[in-house]
Amino acid sequence: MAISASYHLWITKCDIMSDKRQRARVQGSWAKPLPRPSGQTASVPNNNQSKSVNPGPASWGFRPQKIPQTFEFHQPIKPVRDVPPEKVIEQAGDYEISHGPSGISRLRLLPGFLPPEQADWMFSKLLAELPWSQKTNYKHGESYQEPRLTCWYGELPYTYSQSTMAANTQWHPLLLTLREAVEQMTECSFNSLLCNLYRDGHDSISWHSDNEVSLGAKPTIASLSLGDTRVFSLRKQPPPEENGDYTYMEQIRVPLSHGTLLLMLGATQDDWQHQVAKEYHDRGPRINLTFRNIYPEPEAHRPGTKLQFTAKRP
Ligand SMILES: O=C(O)CCC(=O)C(=O)O
Repeated sequence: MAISASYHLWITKCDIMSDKRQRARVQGSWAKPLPRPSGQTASVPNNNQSKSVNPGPASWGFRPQKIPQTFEFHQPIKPVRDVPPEKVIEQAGDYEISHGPSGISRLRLLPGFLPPEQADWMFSKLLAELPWSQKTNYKHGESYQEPRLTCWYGELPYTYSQSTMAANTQWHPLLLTLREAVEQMTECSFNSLLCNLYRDGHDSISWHSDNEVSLGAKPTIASLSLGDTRVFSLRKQPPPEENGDYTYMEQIRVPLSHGTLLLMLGATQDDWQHQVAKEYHDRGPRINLTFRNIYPEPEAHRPGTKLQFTAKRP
């Protein structure tokens, strides 16, 4: 009985130690065994039982009589750090999501930018008529297929993840109409468009920032969503002392529904990453149009270089 209680405590301790976040909260050590009340003897195996049939944990070097019986909790040495709760943005409006280190990062959300009936026929037309294809990217010299389909419009090529989308000036007429509508609303102009097609919930785009040198400093990106709703997530870039660990960084989720326009402004590409994660329940197809500006890259510059280090998209 004494053995199994101690063993249970030992397992519990291992479970706790395996969780990095809890490790900061629970710090303690095994205490010395409690003194045995006088008259009580250590549990001795019954001599009638065979010693060899089940030698018990002692045969693994696990000596029950040396296992302490209690666990002492000490004050945590490191201060407890809370993981910030994820914020949700779903109402129309302008949001300052952070100040510094590179400036103010802002989002503007406009659900219903396109009325549903218009969004319906535009979605069907773009799904059927755009030249969708699956891009091959490279990471550490290995090639992989992007988990979504894309197409590119702009006078200049666009390079990311060590693979280039060729310049394409053959804008679909509907895309020109949409670009004009987005430009009117945002009072910005855009010379390029990256179209993403998520065929179902398994298609995704992983954590990245749109911060290639060719996009210029502090790019404004206008993202128009059509089709099924998907969650667009943002996470704050960690400061250098976090060594690339995002555990304690702020996160925001923005559900992007049919006809919604989202603007990313200011320092958002410097100080935040974004993604559309895979989902494990049914999702219909979704098209995302990201209007942006592309500039010629400096001579002798390697295309696709990031302004600062961030995780690459797949
Ligand atoms: O599909 C989306 O909403 C995001 C697309 C995106 O992150 C990108 O094109 O860089």
